[in-house]
Amino acid sequence: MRRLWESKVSRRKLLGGAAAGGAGLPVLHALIPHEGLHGGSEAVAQEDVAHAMATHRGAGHLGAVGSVDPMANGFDPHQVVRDFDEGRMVGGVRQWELVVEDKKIEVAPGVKYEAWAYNGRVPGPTLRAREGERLRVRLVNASHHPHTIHFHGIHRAAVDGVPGVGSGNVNPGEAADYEFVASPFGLHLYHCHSTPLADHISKGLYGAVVIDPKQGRPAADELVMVMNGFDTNFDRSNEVYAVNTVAFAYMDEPIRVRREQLVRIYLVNALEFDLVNSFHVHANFFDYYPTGTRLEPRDYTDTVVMGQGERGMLELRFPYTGKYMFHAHVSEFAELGWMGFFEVVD
Ligand SMILES: [Cu+2]
Repeated sequence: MRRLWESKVSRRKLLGGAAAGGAGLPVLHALIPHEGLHGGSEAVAQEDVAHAMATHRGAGHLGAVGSVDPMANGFDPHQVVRDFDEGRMVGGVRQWELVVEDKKIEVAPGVKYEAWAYNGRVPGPTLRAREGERLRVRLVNASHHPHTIHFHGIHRAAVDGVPGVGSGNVNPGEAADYEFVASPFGLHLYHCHSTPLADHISKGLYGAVVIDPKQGRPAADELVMVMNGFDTNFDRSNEVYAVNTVAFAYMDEPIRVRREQLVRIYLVNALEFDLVNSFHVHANFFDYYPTGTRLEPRDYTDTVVMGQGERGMLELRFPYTGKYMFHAHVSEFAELGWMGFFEVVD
């Protein structure tokens, strides 16, 4: 395991140093004013990450050594995966409040990361509404930096959550409302759009939005999986990968599903610094609905590849009981935390 991790580091060095003639990428990197964003944060020692990711040698056990305490984080990937926030209906408008705060979270056993979080969790709440509803999302900035919420979907420019347009950057201690009509139906995401953008996203300010079609969808066991990663030493590449933040969370405690029941997965790629992410499930195939914006699937497959910001809906029924892996088919990500199990029971 350690060897694999070191090979990742040397690959990054190669990309940033030798391949760029020792100039290009490092210079670009220095030009991006992100250092202040991590003020006071200590980079996690590379050895600590390697240790957390080490395999239990001899036990044939893939995953992390030890576990992450969900109580300390204030959120649990095993709840996040089935947690859909429908907000509150007030005067015919569906409403939420998202509070941004600076928060230290544990992303792998012993690996603490100074995140920025919507409502204290990474990913932020999965917002859920029905196509055509009026929505209002209040952003309250309780952190130390300006932030926004930018929603993917169809809306007026004034509520696009981009600096300099409409409410623009929301400063610490301030608030702003984003009002729009839920459209189109499908699976979207929201994220902060303040600059430097990659930092505001990678520090944890993102979440999923599910817009159900007017006629609804067939009943299913629904799961939300936000694929993400963490740059624990601020070199603009990730050391830890996951779905729903905590590396290997679903290895020791698999996601339980019922045999033959329809399972619907809302899969979002919120990963920064890596161009491609993917999802692969073992021994099963799924219908794939890119962005969830059509009622008919486009593919029947066992692997889906996603660029940054891409998302899609997966539907499958497991015909057999047992434990089935799911993981990034970018093997490097899988070994650094992005893998888990479904446990199919009768
Ligand atoms: Cu931000």
